[in-house]
Amino acid sequence: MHKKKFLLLQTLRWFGPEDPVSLSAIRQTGCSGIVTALHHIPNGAIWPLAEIQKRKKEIEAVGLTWNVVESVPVHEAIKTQSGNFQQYIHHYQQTLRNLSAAGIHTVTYNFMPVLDWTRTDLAFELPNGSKALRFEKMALIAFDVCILKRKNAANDYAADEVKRAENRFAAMSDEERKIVQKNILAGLPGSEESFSLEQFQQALDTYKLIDANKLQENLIFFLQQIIPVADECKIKMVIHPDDPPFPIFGLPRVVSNATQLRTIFKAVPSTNNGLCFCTGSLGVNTSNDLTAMVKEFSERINFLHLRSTKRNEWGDFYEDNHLEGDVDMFDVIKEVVNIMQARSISIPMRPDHGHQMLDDLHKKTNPGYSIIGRLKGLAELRGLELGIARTF
Ligand code: DNO
Repeated sequence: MHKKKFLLLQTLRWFGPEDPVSLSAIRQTGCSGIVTALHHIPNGAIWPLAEIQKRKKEIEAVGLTWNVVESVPVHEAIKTQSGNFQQYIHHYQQTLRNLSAAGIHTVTYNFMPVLDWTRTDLAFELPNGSKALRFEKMALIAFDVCILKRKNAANDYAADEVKRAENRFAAMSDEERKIVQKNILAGLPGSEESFSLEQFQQALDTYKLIDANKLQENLIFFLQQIIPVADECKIKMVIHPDDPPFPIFGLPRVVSNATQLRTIFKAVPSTNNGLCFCTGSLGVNTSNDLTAMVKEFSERINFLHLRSTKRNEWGDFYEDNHLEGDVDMFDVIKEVVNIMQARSISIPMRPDHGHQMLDDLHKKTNPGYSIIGRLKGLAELRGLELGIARTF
């Protein structure tokens, strides 16, 4: 008798009934799981059990399973420990209890100040005509220094970077300036906030007295309140790394590398204090050795976002094909297959993002979340995994 092999549990993200990609389309991709959230519930409010159950039924009616919540957002008051933060923590705890009562046991969240993931270009044309998401450092600095005009922003960059960004800004058309601003402030799919310039500056101001040490303390405090509830109701909390994994707009970052992750896990040791291993986010930082990180955090990785980025020497990156770019996907998946056998579990994964391509180029799609590009990524990753698993 062959020993049972544990393979990745294949999922796709779905943004709810408003998503232009339907559940039945997702079913056709061959994955069995859905990653979603109750996007209609305001950030900070308790997710009612009945609403969770209703969404779960919709998913199951199509023959799929709601495996992972992405995300239960952490209210800004919790990150800055201001105002009613203790009440928001109680709400969060109750949402976890409700999710558990509905049979959902994996929850993703992030602890990035103000903005969830950030890109400057949502339609970066690749040589083959498909479109990718891109982060261009000069465009971000140009927005910061010349559009937002954040006080002392120039101090956060090297002098030659500011010069280059000013030139970049001077060469931008009004239209391009507007697009960069919109890409940064309007909120990418899944981020629950969007800002005007004034609101954005106000949000940045709430971090005036919060450096990385303080933000880390606030994260640990949050975990000390949340993880005991997760233990009680058997929920695996998985933190999503910072995207990009370096400070932007002078805001502190505390989930960008192995040292920071070690601190978070040491402070709250339960393995329900876990990690959403996002190869695309972590892979942008050249000093992150992804395969070593999978090994080190093997007990805590309970969800995977698989995608690859291609960096250049200026700190820009774009989202490459899933098996190309700077991430060594073969090595990462080999290690993941290893730990799944050691832990005797299947870990849920989703092909993260995808290029806008083929018919999707003519459709209104959620940036990064059009179906054909993700399906291409899924198919490639699935093949890579099967090939690796055969050799075990
Ligand atoms: C982007 C996503 C992030 C992620 C959150 C997790 O595509 O990976 O928005 O969902 O940061 O809380």
